[in-house]
Amino acid sequence: MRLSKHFIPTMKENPSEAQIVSHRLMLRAGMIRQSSAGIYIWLPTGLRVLNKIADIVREEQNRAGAIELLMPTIQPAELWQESRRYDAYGKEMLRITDRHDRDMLFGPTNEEMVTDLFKNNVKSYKDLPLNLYHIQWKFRDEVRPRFGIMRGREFLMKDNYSFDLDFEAAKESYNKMYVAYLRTFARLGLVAIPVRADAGAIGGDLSHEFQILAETGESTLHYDKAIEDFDLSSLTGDIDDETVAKLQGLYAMEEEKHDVDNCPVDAADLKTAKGIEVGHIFYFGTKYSASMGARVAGPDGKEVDVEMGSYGIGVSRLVGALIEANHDDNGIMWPESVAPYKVGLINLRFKDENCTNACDTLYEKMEIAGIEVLYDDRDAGAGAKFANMDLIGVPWQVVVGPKGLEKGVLELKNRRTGERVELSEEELLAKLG
Ligand code: 5CA
Repeated sequence: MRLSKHFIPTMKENPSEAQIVSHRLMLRAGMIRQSSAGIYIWLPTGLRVLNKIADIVREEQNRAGAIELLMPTIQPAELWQESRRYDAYGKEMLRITDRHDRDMLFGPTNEEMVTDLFKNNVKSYKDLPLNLYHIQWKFRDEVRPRFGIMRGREFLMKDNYSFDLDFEAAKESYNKMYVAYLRTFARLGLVAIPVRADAGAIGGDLSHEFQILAETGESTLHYDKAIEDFDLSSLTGDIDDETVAKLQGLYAMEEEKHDVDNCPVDAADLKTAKGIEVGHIFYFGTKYSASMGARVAGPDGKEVDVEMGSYGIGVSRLVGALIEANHDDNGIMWPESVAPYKVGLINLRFKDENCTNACDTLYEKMEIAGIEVLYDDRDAGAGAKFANMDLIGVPWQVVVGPKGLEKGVLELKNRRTGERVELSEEELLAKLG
């Protein structure tokens, strides 16, 4: 894409409303704009990153056997009255009345809707296990929306729901998701510590939060440093049951639940750090199936309440968390897997015909080769172009200037390491293709 024809409204100055680096950089790099408190417009590059994260999440869900569907954002109040969460959810729920005076709401999560769907369509244990997911916008009227999309009111979540006949099978579904989450975060290049958690408003017995370590995190974690031996950011291969059991057996708690005096880990082996919650999984048994009447016939013909779990990933929050983990003073440093573009092509001399021709040709070749390239073809100075490309954070920058062209080389800069190499056009295309 040519920058001159794109819509990437970058800003030189730091916006005063942004308190944390990811919020600042998302605004400055032209990824988002606020529409109202906690509600954002996703601009083109922000949307590209959001979609790439969603694709990785989707691939790992599919791999784990979950099936994608799409439930609506707007839900009828009756479902929530059935589960008795309609009043309990309080002011965080955005309640809507339609023209027929029916009570509706903008979904903060989908346990009720999916339980109702299950109840009306699945009758036998033979159809289990079943695990359904969607990637859909949620609304929670947070008291204090803050840190940009990190704690928004409208946000994108991947949420799924598992249905099993008994506890053993439900635990297996839970662990499958636990593994899918480890793999998902590893593919995003993130260290996400699984922390034992309270089930909170979702309810239930067994729950883990996945926390990205970052100084700006809202929670404080205490964890056994042995967790780091698992090298969580590269745990992408098959993760066997033994690894899962070992990892789940290690101590990791949020501040509120951490008891210093009775902690099973020696102080010397305990680490304390701030975390951002990017995922949360719950096993809650028959909490919703019992209240909403979701039953299946078991092998003996007797009806039982189905065992359920729910699993959430903050897809839009991950955009912020990724920036918290990948930036420097000049801007964002996207991991290749989620970068809005792989390559930034910089024409140093717009007015030099040779340079512009060379750039135009290279741009076309990259497009044909399927390399995602952002071409800064604007009539602007070199300094401004470098600063802008650093800010946007594409992993590779290709710099085309008159001196290099005379020598028959192009400069390739690695955004993360700053390393620069000179390559022929052929070498460059081979490397980036
Ligand atoms: N029903 C369950 C699992 S599907 C559920 O709603 N879990 S949750 O409340 O923990 O949310 C799942 C994930 O969504 C969180 O881990 C977090 O990453 C993200 N999330 C929650 N609230 C917000 C928010 N206000 N802004 C951005 N992301 C959020």
